[in-house]
Amino acid sequence: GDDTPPTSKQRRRSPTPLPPVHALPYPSLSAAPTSPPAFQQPTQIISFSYTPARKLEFTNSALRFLAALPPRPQLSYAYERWQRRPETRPRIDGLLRALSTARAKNHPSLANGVGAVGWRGVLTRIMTAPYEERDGWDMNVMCVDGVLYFEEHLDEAKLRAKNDLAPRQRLNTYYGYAFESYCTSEKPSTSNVPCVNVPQAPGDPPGWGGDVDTNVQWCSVVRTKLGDTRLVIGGEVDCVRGTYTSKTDTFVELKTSLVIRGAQDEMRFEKKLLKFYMQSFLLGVPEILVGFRTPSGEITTTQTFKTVELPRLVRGKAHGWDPRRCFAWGNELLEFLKKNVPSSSAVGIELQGEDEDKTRHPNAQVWRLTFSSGVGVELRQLD
Ligand code: 0WD
Ligand code: CA
Repeated sequence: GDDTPPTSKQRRRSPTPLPPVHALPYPSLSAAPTSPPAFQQPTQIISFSYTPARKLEFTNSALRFLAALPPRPQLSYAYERWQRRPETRPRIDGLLRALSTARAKNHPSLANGVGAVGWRGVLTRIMTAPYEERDGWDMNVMCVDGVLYFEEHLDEAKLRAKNDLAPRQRLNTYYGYAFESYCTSEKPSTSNVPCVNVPQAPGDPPGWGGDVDTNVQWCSVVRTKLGDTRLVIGGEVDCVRGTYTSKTDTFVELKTSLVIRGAQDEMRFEKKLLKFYMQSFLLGVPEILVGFRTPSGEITTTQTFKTVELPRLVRGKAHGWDPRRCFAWGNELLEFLKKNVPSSSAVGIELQGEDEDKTRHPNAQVWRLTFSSGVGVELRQLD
């Protein structure tokens, strides 16, 4: 139960943070953006798939292709058949396996070394922090042989909250996945114009692309560079337009959002666009397809956005955002971590596995980076 005192094993699993040793204040939004660091165009180094059994394989079996939407699709379809992936602590293992596989193949773009490694979702959180008005976050950071590794840390309460979503919230989450089903197909589109899916099972509505299984994901790993830091970023890609070229230029991100009914809704949507923008930009995804839905899950309209054009859409507005501030902040944070997280040697550190005690090698120093909106970040070494 929740009230039983932790056993020594559990205590080892949740090390107590020591007092902060370093801090970086929240960036001021009133100052004009200083000269922003360059962000290099991401290039793919490897891709992989998670199977329905959540097995990672270096194939494109989970890759999906953009399909045309049928008129007014209903997103609540097949909710009861959703194969849900249980919420566990998001670990970096899969990304590390992909990176070592790319290294073993002597991937040329890794020759210049790597400065930092993390999932795209983690880097999105870091980069959008200057505009985050509410949610804080915690990251685990390690520096091994001069490379920074990031993992989001969810405490017990956050993990429980993710598993115990209110029914309404869970349904809204499902709407997003159902939209992906309607918008994607197992097969590439042979012509330039995507086709509407042909239903495979009796009872399926027009355009349904198959029941939702959130274990299945196709991930792309890219390398890029922010300022002086070379980055390796992995993330899920919803589908590609046309055929697959091993490049990011046909990647498509799919989103659902409530229909906009007034100025207030529009403002909220334009604020949300920063997350859409950053998430897609970091992985080199050039196109974002948004399906606007009613509260009861019917898509009424769609709109396609070019990722690089989003900043101009909100520039100068009171609730607007400027990605240059985000990159300046991200760069500052990376430099702060390079300076303050000492590098340890990889010798003797075993890969994390089922047995979490393996992570407790004396060489493996884990640091906790804690962000609070309006305050900034604090960095401390874990006990
Ligand atoms: O809590 C976890 N176990 C998480 C695991 C949270 C976030 C990510 N991950 C894993 C993902 O499964 C994936 O293997 O990390 C890998 C890369 O993810 P990412 O691309 O860095 O993740 P992010 O950018 O946060 O999310 C991308 C998509 C989401 O799309 P939307 O349009 O909603 O942003 O990944 C999906 C979701 O479709 N996704 C999830 N699907 C099932 N369960 C989850 C989740 N917990 N989190 C994100
Ligand atoms: Ca998506």
